[in-house]
Amino acid sequence: MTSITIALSKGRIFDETAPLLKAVGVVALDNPETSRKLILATNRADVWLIIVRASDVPTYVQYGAADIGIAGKDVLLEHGGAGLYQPLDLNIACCRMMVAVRDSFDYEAAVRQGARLRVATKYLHTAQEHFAEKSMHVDLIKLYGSMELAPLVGLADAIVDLVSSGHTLNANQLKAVEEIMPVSARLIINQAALKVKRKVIQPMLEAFSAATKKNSLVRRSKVTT
Ligand code: PRT
Ligand code: MG
Repeated sequence: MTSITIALSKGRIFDETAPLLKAVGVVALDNPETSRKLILATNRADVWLIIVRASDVPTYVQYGAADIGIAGKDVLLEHGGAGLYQPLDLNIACCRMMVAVRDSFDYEAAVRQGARLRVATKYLHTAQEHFAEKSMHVDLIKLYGSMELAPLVGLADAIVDLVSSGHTLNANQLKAVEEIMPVSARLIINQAALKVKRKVIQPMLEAFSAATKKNSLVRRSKVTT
């Protein structure tokens, strides 16, 4: 029997993927939020889930340690996408990549004056591309978390981070000043696995695609009614 492994992170990615997985007929036998297991069996003897850090998902799939993965566009852009086939936007874990500054900071003026800004971020590659496109000179400072703190304590003038509800920015007297791009989670597939395990992966890809379409139809009708 050909078995396949799906890599995903716990938290919001798992929470939002679980209904899609269910729609494609895969249900984890353990809850990753409460179990300490890193390899989870599912109701299907030929499908396994592995639980990894969100930013590690593309790496596991790139090297074939997982055949399929679910990762945010933010994470995929930083990884670079080598060895990955990215056939499907799952339209889950949606948010926006933004530039944010302190409420009192005049970002427009700083840009106009050509000031050299210090920007703290976990997303060096994305930030670099964004400011290069705007022909802005910035000094990037790599952080691994809580970017929102950086402008408050004078580490940086601005941050590049993900925003969904905006509550974190609000609670810290920060404001979003520029949208870099919308972000959502994608299905990724190891390119070699797609060829070798096509018989199992292709139907699963089609089922994910159908479930995603159904999901977005439901969401749209919720918005309009
Ligand atoms: O948390 P950890 O360091 O382990 O890893 P991670 O942050 O990469 O993982 P996780 O599970 O937090 O996020 C996984 C994926 O979810 C990300 O790669 C994104 O693609 C997606 N996603 C969607 C988000 C958000 N929305 C989001 N709001 N990831 C992070 N956030 C954070 C954001 O960084 C900020 O600190 O939530 C905060 C802002 O939220 P609001 O609602 O206050 O605006
Ligand atoms: Mg997080």
